[in-house]
Amino acid sequence: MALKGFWDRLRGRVMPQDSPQPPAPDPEPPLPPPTLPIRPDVNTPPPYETSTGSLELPPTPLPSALPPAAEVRPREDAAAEREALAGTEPELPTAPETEAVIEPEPEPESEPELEPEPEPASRGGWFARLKAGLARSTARLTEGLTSAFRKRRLDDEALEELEETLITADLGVAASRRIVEGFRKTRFGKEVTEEEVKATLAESIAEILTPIAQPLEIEPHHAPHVVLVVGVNGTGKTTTIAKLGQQYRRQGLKVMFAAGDTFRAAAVEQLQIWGERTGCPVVAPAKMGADAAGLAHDALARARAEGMDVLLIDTAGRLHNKSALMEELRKIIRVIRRLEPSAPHSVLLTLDATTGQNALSQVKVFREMVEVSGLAVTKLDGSAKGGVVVALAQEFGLPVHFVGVGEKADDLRPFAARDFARGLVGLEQAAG
Ligand SMILES: Nc1nc2c(ncn2[C@@H]2O[C@H](COP(=O)(O)OP(=O)(O)OP(=O)(O)O)[C@@H](O)[C@H]2O)c(=O)[nH]1
Ligand SMILES: [Mg+2]
Repeated sequence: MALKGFWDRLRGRVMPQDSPQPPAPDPEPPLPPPTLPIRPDVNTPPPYETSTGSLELPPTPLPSALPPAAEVRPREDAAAEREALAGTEPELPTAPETEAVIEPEPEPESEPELEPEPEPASRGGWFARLKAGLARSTARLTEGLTSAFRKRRLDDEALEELEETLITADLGVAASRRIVEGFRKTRFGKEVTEEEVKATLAESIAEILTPIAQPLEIEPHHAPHVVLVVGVNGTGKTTTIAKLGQQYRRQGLKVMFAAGDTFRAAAVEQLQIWGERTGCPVVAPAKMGADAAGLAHDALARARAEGMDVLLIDTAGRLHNKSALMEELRKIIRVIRRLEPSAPHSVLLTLDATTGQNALSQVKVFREMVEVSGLAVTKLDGSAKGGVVVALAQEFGLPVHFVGVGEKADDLRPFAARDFARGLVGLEQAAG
C-alpha cells in the first residue's frame, strides 16, 4: 500500500480507488513449442475491451497523429497478472516463454515509401520548429526577465529576481544558482539590457547542456543493437520508438520493434500501425497478457535471425506498483542476456516535459530499477516546462539523446545544446 501510494505520487496522479486484491493467479501456463510461427494473421486484433476512464496522464491537447494510447485494462486484471511477475524468480527459459508472432517483413516492392526527410539539410527549418515548440517555455522565462532587466543595473535584487524567474521556469534550484553566480561574477554592477541578459543566459544554459547532448550511437556490429525503452505511461515510449524506427530506416539500418507492453491490446496495435507506416517488422504477443520477457527473448532471436541492425523494445509504463514494474523490467533484461550478454545496449528513458519537476522523480525511480543510459524528452511542443531539461542535466548528467516536439514520425530530433538553449530564451539560432 505504501509503495502504491509512492508510485501514484511519483506520477503526480490521483488514481481511482484501489480494487480489492484479486485471487491468486493461475499457475504459469505450459511453455509453448520453441519454434516461432510466422503469423500472417497478426493484423487481426484479438478481442479486447476498451475504456477511457482511467488514463494516468492527461491527454495531450494537440491534434492526434497517432492511434490513441488510451485503452486501459481493468486494474483488477492488471493486478492479478502482475502478481505472477512479482512472485518467485521464474526458471529462465531455454525455450521462449511465449508464443510470439511476427509480422512478415514487407516485400521490398511493397515496403511503404518512407516520406522524404523534411527540410533536408536545413538546420534553420528544424530550429524554427524547435523554437515554436519551446514557445510556451520561452514565454514563461522571458516574462520574468522583461520585468527584471529593462535597462537596469545588475544588483543583488535583480539577481534574486533572475534566480526566481529561472526556478519558476523549471530550471531547478541548483542550475538557477549556478547561472546566477555566473552573472554575478561577470556582470555585477553593470548596466544590462534584456537582450544582453538573454544572450548570457543562453550561453550559461548551453554550458550546462553541452556535456549531456550526446547522440544515441547505434553500433550495428551488435547485430542487433538492442534499445530497451522505459518510462511512465503516456510519456511517449511507443511514439518515440516509431520515430526512431523511421530515422534509423532512413539511415539505411534494418529495424525491428518488439511490442513488450503485452497487457494492452491497444498498445500492441499502436506499435503495429507504426510498424506498417515505417516499414519496421513488429514482434507482437500471440495473446494479451503474455510474458513480456519471453516476448523480448523471442524478438531478439528473430532480429538476429533476420539480420536486424536495431531492435527497439517497447515496455509497459503502468503497473500496479513499483516493485512489479521493476521486476518486469529486470526480468526482460535477465532473459535477453541469456541470448546476448551485452544486451540491452541502451536503456532509453522517456520523460514527458509537461510534467515538469516530476520528471526528476521519474529519473530517480527508474534508475533504481534499471541502468538508464540516456533520456528522450518528449512533448516539448505542448509544454511550458522545457526548462526542466536544464534541471535534468544539472542533477543527473545523463545523456539527453533526443527531444520530441510533436506526434509525427519526424518530430524527434537529436538534442543540440546550443540550439536548445537559444530557443529556450527566445533568441535566434547562432551561426555555425
Ligand atoms: N505533442 C506531443 N505529443 C507526443 C509526443 N510524444 C508522444 N506524444 C503523444 O503522447 C501520447 C502518449 O504517447 P505514447 O507513445 O503512447 O506513450 P507511452 O509511453 O507509450 O504510453 P503507454 O503505452 O500508455 O505507457 C500519444 O498521444 C502521443 O501522440 C511529443 O513529442 N509531442
Ligand atoms: Mg506505449
